[in-house]
Amino acid sequence: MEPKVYINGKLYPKEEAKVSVFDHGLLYGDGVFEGIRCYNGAVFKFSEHIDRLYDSAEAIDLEIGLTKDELKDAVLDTLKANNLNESYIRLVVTRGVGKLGLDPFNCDASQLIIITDTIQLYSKELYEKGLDTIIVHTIRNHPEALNPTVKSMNYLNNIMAKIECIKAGAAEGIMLNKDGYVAECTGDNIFIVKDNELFTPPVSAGILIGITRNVVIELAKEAGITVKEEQMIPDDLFNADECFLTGTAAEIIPVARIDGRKIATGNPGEITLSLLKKYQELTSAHSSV
Ligand code: PXG
Repeated sequence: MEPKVYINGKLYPKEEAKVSVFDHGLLYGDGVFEGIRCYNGAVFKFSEHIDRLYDSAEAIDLEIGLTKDELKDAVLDTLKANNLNESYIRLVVTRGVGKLGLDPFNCDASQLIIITDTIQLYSKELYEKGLDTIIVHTIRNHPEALNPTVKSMNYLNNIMAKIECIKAGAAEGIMLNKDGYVAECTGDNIFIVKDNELFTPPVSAGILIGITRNVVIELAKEAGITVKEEQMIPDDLFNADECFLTGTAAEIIPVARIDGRKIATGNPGEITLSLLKKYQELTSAHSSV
């Protein structure tokens, strides 16, 4: 069956799913997006992702034009039309078709695109062995320039960092903020374990508030693990007992090396493994929409 893509209320065969070259999403990266997973026919943390999409849209003064429930229905209809039980859902809301020139208020209504596909960022082997990472030179966007809490279509900051890490032969790049504190990776949040406590940079470090990050914090607290959202410097990473990354696509993946330095307990560490197991239990058991 040919995959179908939703654009503004209609489903199109993949080959015919196209947007205008005058869409300000293309011309200026003016828009927002979400990446969501569907496990066993149920959309994981659906409301949390939809809320973040609306928050991102509000932050850039963009009207989505549907209620949250209408948008959820559109996602479910698209999954159904594609007969998908396991899927990666990419929601995109662009500013819409306009004239050349930055003025977003020139544009017609925003455009909503829903792609349901699959994604595998890392091989199974890497979940067992851990990723090679580097600390990149590209600093994470300053929150007062383009706040990383906004999941905008303007991903060049992350892409520049990704280019650096790919050229260095690493799978992910760890980004620092302008003050030299650890922020996050190009498409994942970062955690370390030190003396059986879990640490992750605070939102004020300039990060996307990852939905997976929030789930992991909850799972750790439930398991009686102390979680600290604290500023970290690169030395804290090098001295960690364990390190792992989180994201909707990656889920939880161990880090083996940072800038060629091995993480202490080898990989995956005990706490990383226990959280990964709990995360997998949650995604395979949940059935709420
Ligand atoms: N930080 C950044 C910068 C991200 O883009 C995360 C953290 C993890 O957030 P979640 O909510 O997923 O736990 C992300 C996630 C894509 C795609 O192409 C998007 C992300 C990651 C991988 C692929 O749709 N963003």
